[in-house]
Amino acid sequence: MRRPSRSVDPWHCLRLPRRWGRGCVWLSFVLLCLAMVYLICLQLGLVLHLGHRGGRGLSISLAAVFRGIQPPHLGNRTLQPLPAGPGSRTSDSVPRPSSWGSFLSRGRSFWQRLVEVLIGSRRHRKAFQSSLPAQPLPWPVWQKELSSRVLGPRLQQVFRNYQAMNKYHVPPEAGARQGVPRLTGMELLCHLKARVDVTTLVGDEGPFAAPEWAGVLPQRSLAEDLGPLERCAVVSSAGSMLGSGLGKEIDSHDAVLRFNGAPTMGYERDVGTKTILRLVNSQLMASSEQHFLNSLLYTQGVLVAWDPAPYPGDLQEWYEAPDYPLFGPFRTVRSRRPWQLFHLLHPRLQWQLWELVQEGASEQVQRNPPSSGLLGTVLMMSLCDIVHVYEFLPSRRQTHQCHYYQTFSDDACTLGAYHPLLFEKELVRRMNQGSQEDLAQRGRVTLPGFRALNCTEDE
Ligand code: NCC
Repeated sequence: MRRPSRSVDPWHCLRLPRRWGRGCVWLSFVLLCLAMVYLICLQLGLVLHLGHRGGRGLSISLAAVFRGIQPPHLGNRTLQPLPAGPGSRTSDSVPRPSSWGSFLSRGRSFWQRLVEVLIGSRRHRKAFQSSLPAQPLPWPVWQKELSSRVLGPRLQQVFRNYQAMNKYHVPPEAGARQGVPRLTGMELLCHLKARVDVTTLVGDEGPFAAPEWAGVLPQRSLAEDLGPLERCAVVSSAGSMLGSGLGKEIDSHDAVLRFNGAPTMGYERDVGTKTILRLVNSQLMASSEQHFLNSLLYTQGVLVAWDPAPYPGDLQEWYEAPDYPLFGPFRTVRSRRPWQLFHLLHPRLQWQLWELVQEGASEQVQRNPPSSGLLGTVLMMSLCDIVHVYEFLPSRRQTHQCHYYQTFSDDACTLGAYHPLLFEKELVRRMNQGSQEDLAQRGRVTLPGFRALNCTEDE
C-alpha cells in the first residue's frame, strides 16, 4: 500500500516529535502563547475591560444573590445580610450559572472585545449585535402601567432583595400616596415642578465652608452659568440607540446631555456629536477602571456629578459619608481645569424625585435613588423650555443590549436592579407630551421645561 506523502497527511502534526516539521513547531508555539494570553487576560480582566461588570463583584460574596449584576452604587458597606422573612432569600436559593458556563461566556466576550479593539469597525459591532439574544422584550411595554410583574424571574429576585434592603434609611411613610389619586399629564408635571428643587452646590454652603474648600465649589449655580436654554436633548445610553439614525436630530438641539462614559465617537449617526452637559455618577468618578481623571471624554462640556446620599439628602450627613469618594476627583478636576464648568447636584433632589416615583407606583419600589437618567431629565427640565428624552422609554429598537457602546446584554440596564428604573420610566411615561409614534419610532419623549409650564397654585 502506498503511504500518503507528508505534505497531504493532515495528521502528521500529531505524530512523534521527530516527524514534526518546523511549521508545526511554530504553530504549536503560537497556539500555546495565545492560550496563555487568553488565560491571563481572562483572569485579570485588564486589557479589555472585562472586569468592568464582574470584577468588584467577585470579591463580594453576597453578589451571588445578584447573579452577575454589579449593583451600581453598592460599595462593600452596602452588602449586609438581607433581613430574613417572607420574600427574602439566601444566596443559595438563586441559581448561579455553572462555572464552566461562565468561563465559556467570558471567553466569548473576550474574543468579541478583542476583535472590536483590534478592528474597531462598525461592521463588526453590528455583526456581534446580531448574535445577541434574539427575542426583544414585548413592545410596547410602556403603554400600560408598569409593575415588577414585567420582570423575568432573575430580576424579580433582585427586585425583592432590594425591596428588603434599606441602605439609605428611608422611613416607611416616605412616598406614601395618602389618598391622593395617581396624577397624570399636566397635573403630574406641575406637581413635579412644585415638589423638586433642582440646585447645584455653590460657594461655601454648609460643610463646604471649611478652609480646604475655599474657591473649589463654583460661585454660580449651573442655571446661572448656562442661562435659559430652549430646546434640549437627553440621550440615554441604552443599546436601542444603535441603528436609530437620530444623530442629526439630536445635534439640532441647543444643548445635549449625556451620561457617564457614553461616547459619541464611532456612533455619530445614531447619537450625534454634540455634548453640552455630561452627568456622571460618583461610582464612575471613584473607579480607576473608568479613567475619570485621564480620559479626554470628561474634558469637554459641562460636568455635573451626583452621589447617593442618606435619606432625605442632608448636606452635612452626605458630606461625612458619601456613597463613593467623589470629592477627591472633583477637587482634582477643579484644580486641573478651573475653566471647565463642574457642578455637584444637591443630594436632596434624588430623594424628592424618589418620593414622586414611589407615590406613582402601586408597590414598594427599591429604596435607592433614581438613575442618572431621571436625574438628568429633571435637571434639563429645570434649564430648558422643551426637553426631548431619547430611548429612556425604549422604541421598537428595544434590545437586551445594555449600552450602545458596549456589547454586553443585561435587561437590568433597561428595567432596573439597584435603581427603581422601571418606576422612573412609568413616571416619565405618564408625563410624556409627545405622540406614541414618536415613542415607537424614535424612543422620543417630549417634556415641557419648568419655565414653560403654566401651573396654578393648587396643581
Ligand atoms: O448605564 P448608565 O447608568 O451609565 O446609563 C445612563 C442612563 O441611561 C439610561 N439607560 C441606560 C441603559 C439602558 N439599557 N436603558 C436606560 O434607560 C438610564 O436612565 C441610565 O441612568 C447611572 O444611572 O448612573 C447608571 O450608571 C451605570 C455605571 O455606573 C456607569 O455607566 C459608569 O460605569 C450603572 N451600571 C453599573 O453599575 C454596572 C447603571 O446601573 C446606572
